[in-house]
Amino acid sequence: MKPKLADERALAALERFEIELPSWGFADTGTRFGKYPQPAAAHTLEEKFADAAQVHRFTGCCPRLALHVLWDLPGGDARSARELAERHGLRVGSLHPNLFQEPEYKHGSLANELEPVREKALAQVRETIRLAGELQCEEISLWLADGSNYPGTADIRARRRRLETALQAAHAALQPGQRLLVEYKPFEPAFYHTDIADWGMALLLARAAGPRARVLVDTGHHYSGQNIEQIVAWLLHEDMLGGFHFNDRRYADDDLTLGSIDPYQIFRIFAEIQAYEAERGLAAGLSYMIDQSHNLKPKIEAMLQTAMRAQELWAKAARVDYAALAEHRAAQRLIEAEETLQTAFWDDVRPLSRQWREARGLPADPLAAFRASGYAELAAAARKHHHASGASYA
Ligand code: PSV
Ligand code: MN
Repeated sequence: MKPKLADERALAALERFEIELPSWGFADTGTRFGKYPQPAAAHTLEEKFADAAQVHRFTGCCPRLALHVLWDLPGGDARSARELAERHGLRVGSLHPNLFQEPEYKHGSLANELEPVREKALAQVRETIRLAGELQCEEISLWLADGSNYPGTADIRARRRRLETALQAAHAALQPGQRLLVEYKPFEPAFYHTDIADWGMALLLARAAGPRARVLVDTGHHYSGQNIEQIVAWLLHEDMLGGFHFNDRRYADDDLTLGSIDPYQIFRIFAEIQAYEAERGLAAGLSYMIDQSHNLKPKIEAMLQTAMRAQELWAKAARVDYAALAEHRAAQRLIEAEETLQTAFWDDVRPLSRQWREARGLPADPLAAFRASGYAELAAAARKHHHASGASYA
């Protein structure tokens, strides 16, 4: 493809690319060894919306904020969340019930052996669906920490049956226009077996749940060396891919900045999606979300960096000549096929991203503009009182 044509495709791709921010990415977090409070971290829902709005203001591609019901809407108050979103020029994105933090969920939530615990978990999912309706968000995203730590302690098949029943009940409660996303993760917090451990299990459960359930791929939820883009390709083929939680990892679910360890991995995922979209002439209808909590980097800057990296990798994937790629593959021209993919990966799209931003009245360099704005210093000064009273997780 001529470079000019490739650039036009990349600009069009940037125009349609949006990535959702996680409310928990602006709050103080830590590792299991300790928590590292930051002076500018958000403690209230209002502060989370305000911080997320900064990311959108400077990048233009993050108009939605994902919420975790237990952390963000503990009293079930959808109205104030809606008002906050409006005030900050954002929308509420996907809604996550929290089925892993309360002591009752020690042995799982929807797959738990005890009926009252399962009932409580399902009630929380139904409440999330109700809140999603009030907040006009279309996605309820389920991640379960369910599993066990020791062989012999759990009836794996019975737990699977219970999960299926619960997901069917959750699906039946969906309101018009809503979708249910089922996320998988191989381990942690469970260290022997996890009830939804991989994409195949998530796919089977989503299928059993009902027609509006899809699989959510969190890039950090795979073993090292796993071919994530193949999983993406298969889920697309099955029409069962719903969306992503993006982050990068080196060892496990490390929550590192997207593209910081392996940008080629994210590019390959985007290339699978864009090849599929080019083939069908239709968008795949996927939700892109960031699922990162930064303990060491300043939180807003880390999110700006993430959004920019996502845009760049998405733009690079749009510059692949998919028609040429298809011809090379059909004729088994391996070198040419690989070069077609790699050239698009190596070409620098940063000037193009700057051009796109300037054309939309956004700063060419979001990080520099954010720093110059003095927002982080002001936030740190205004949020001092939280530190006096002790930081909370979300
Ligand atoms: C679990 O590791 C996860 O990826 C799920 O998406 C949760 O909702 C999120 O992280 C925050 O704990
Ligand atoms: Mn996730």
